[in-house]
Amino acid sequence: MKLDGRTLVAAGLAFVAADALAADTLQDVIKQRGLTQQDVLSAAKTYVPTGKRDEFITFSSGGQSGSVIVYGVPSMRILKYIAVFTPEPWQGYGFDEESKKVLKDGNIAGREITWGDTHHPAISETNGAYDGQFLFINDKANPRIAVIDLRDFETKQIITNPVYKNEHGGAFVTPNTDWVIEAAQYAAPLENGYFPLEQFNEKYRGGVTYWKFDRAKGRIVGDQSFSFELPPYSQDLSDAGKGPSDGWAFTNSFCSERYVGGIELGRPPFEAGCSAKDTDFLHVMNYKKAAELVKAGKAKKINGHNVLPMDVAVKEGVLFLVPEPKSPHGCDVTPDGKSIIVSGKLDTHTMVYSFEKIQAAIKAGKFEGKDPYGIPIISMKDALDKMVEIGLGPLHTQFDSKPCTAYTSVYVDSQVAKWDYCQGKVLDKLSVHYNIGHLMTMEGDSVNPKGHYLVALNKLAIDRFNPVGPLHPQNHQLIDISGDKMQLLYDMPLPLGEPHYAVAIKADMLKPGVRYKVGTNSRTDEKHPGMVRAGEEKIVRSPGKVEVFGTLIRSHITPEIIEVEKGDEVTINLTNLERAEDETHGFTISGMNVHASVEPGKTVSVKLKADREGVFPYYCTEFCSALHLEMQGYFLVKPKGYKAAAAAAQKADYTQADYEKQKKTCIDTQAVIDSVVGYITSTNFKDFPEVVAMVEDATEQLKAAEPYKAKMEEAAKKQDWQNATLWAGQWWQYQVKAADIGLRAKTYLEQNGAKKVK
Ligand code: CUK
Ligand code: CUA
Repeated sequence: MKLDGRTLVAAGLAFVAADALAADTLQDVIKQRGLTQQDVLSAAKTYVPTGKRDEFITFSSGGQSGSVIVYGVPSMRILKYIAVFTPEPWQGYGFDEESKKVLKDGNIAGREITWGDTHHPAISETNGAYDGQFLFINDKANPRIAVIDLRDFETKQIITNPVYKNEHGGAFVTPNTDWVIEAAQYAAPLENGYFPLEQFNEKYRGGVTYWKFDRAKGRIVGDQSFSFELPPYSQDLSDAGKGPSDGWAFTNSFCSERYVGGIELGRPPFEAGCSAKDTDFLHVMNYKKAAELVKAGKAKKINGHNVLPMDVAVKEGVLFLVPEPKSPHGCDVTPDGKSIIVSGKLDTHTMVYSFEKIQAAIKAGKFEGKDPYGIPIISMKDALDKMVEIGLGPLHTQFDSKPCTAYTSVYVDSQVAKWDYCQGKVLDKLSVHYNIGHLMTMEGDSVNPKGHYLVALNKLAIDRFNPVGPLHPQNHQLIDISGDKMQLLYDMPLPLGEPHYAVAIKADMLKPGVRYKVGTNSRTDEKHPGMVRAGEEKIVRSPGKVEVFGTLIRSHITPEIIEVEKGDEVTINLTNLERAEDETHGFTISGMNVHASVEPGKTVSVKLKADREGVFPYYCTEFCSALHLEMQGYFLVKPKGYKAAAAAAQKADYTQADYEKQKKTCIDTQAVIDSVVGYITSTNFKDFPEVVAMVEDATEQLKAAEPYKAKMEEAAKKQDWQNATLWAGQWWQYQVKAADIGLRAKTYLEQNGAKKVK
């Protein structure tokens, strides 16, 4: 290369730039990166130092991904995707038999549905406060609700709604999680069958379902659940009453015009016909009394499901309507349970309804009339406490720890409005980027919101991030709400779907486990019939069927060879025998579309038909140990009736020197283990449950090593150097596991201030 002046100057600049990047004072960094004081403050407020944890955990709907996204606040670091309605390979969800069964319960009319449109997650509550035990989420596209157990963050149940064709206003829980609310959206006949749109008013219906939740079992009980039959107004969002309004629930609606569209027939389109009137209806339901009516046999069965007919609900006084502003979209009960806040999407107002006033009107029998289905209508004037001008396109509302303080998302204005619902005045506004849908404060829909942060769930990101093609990520913006003025802190791209709603809980309320009881089917929480312990592994054959009962432990799959005949139905059950934290093994057979994630203690099964002769390696898919690549095996599919020709066994040459070398390694490793054990037992390690668990684990590993040591000695006595060397190697593997755990325990004790006791 010819060096001219320009090249030299360029090289010089590059040198200066590189040098400058090595800045090490805060002032240097601020200058070089062009940051403002505010940027640095925001960074300091959101940065969670390495090894430290977030104060809050968010569960966000994953939108069209059919999953739930878990992230920390304030760091906005993503922690997990929980597979719910959509197969997810890493977790083996939809690739192992246990999770396939959960997904199968979400089939609709026998059709497999492998995606979902998740909208509203809800955390289980006790007395209206988040208790961190369960999470519920709905699927708008296919009327389904899922139950996730927060002990292991796994989906345990998917239940389909037998009478809806789609839904939206779920999942919302009642204050003690007795019921999970799910409201229909687009009206359709509750029966399955064809009815022409001309019969819309008579045959099409909306509804709100109250799913009975059995907390002890952690499952929804379908046959104890029921639905209100409702007019074909598009029911939208719901919320349960609390405190004084406990036992009641509220669901708003749009398109109470009952317009059926048909632009092809020369009629104005849906969006025009569905927003013609100035008001829609808030549905006010006494679900506690309705549940008693259902118990007393007042419901009828539609598709095997309890439906409380409208005329019964009206007669028994458990269903009322209140007019609400045009095309409303939020429905949020205040933490004190006294008010219900609804916003008019096509209005600039947010309405604060008084539960007390609603009750007074009901008691006095004061109604302004009835809707076409005979449901009494309480006038807006009689129900309304306040009407507050918020901005263009107000949607959802969340609450602060400060009294009377609410935040409402304003879609068209792309703003968050902070306001006082007792005084009825706006306190502050903050622009967000852009077109906010839901918003979320910490525990902001419980009886005791925690304040501090707010997340704006924005629909459009446009120019906020590096461009990645026409489909943009979604933008979750973190906002500091601790002061009088809201402050924007951080933009977080979410690239997995459109998250509609999210809920956040204090991190220390969650107590997830780190391992299962050995042999657990994690989807049923029961003992898996396919579980075996070390040494009990077996292959059971019957005509046309092969069932494998195997185990996984660093760095070994038992069995290592699975030989079947073409045409066999093969089931492989695998138990992860590990007790050590984070020792997950994965399992797949090449070309078979099976995968399992087997966390410590779990038993998982995969099923396949051996429809192709050949040789198919299998292996562990998690880099679990230094010998992870060796965690392998062969699945051999031989032709039917294949007879093996006699062949010489595989032979390798091992000498006594090989054996002595391997044995010396084992003895050296034992010395390391002994010294670690000496250290641990010299401390108050019993005061640290984490360490006690590790010591138990290490002791188990050493016990598992003993038979291999014995086999080694036996082979050495016979001067069988090959087997003596290999058994010594096996002994060593268990020693390495024990040493590894021991060293981790030692580090833990050192870092957590263990005291010397001897
Ligand atoms: S909905 Cu999407 S922004 Cu499904 Cu709760 Cu309001
Ligand atoms: Cu087990 Cu890799």
